[in-house]
Amino acid sequence: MPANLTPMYRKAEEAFRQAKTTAEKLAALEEMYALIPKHKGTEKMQADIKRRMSKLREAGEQVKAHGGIDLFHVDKHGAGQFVLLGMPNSGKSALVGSLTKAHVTVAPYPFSTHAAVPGMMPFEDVQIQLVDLPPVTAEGPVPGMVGALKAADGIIICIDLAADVLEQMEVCMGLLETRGIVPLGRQAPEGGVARRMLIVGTKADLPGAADNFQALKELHGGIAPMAAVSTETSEGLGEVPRQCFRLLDVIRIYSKEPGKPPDKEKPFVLPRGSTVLDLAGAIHHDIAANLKRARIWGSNVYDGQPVPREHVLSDRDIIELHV
Ligand SMILES: Nc1nc2c(ncn2[C@@H]2O[C@H](COP(=O)(O)OP(=O)(O)OP(=O)(O)O)[C@@H](O)[C@H]2O)c(=O)[nH]1
Ligand SMILES: [Mg+2]
Repeated sequence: MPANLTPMYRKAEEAFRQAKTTAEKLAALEEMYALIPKHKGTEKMQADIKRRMSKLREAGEQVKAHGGIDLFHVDKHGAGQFVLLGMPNSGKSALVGSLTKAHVTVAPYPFSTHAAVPGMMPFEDVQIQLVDLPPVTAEGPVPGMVGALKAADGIIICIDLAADVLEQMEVCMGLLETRGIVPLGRQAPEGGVARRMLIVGTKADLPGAADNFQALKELHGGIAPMAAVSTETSEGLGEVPRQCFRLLDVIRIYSKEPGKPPDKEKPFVLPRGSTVLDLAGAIHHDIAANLKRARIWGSNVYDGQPVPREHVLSDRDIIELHV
């Protein structure tokens, strides 16, 4: 029986030949496996692709056992970093492309993203970093990808509302669980981490999406907050930065020089519970070391009230530091 390979499959095969790193090779093989016509004539080829995939995964595991390499590492910027986790074609890149200025690859075929692509997402007067990642499948993640999930401040789990939402949740949560990554507030296993999580149902404009979102909420609502969005109609998109900001649990502080108006352009972003001294330290360690007095404008204080260095700050406080 002829194999009847499609041009898209041939393209994936070519990508495999060009691939230099293990991650690139694996991504190309996964694409080949996804695209190969599934019939008797290709059974041998399918088995061969699977064999090559597991060999590469083993190599990846070995690398990890020897200290691990974080192939998709992105330096953090802004108020916090959220990475995107989802199955092929779930709309991760479209989401990052809609919320940031990043040049992402959005494509109607699976496995279109091969590298980590960062972008900055504005929320009010702060910037939150999003990182687009390659997909995860039932076979597992691309080697070297788990480090990026663990290193991030938060994870956005992308679920295509026009596909099997429960299968997607199973694959995504299964991956997180086996790598010891649990939602913040739960006890992480030894060697694991607790991370902020947001579940984003994508393609809310497509038929059946509303019902699928409802099912998702009923079954998995307890894990993390959820939002339904569409990059086609922009429905619900504003929820993503709002929820990410809320999850980060940070405060914005504006600094002010004596006799001058505050710098309202670029707030200092600090963890909730931070004090006047923490702010001084974030500006410069010399300021923290020599801090004499501070005055505050904000909630629950009178304008210009003197406060001690231990004073706990609130979101949007204005602080004047005297050294
Ligand atoms: N109707 C509709 N289509 C969408 C939406 N978001 C993404 N798509 C389409 O879904 C397909 C996949 O989108 P991508 O953003 O490339 O998906 P991905 O999760 O990054 O895919 P991989 O990188 O392969 O894992 C593309 O054809 C998009 O145009 C949406 O909100 N509505
Ligand atoms: Mg993508």
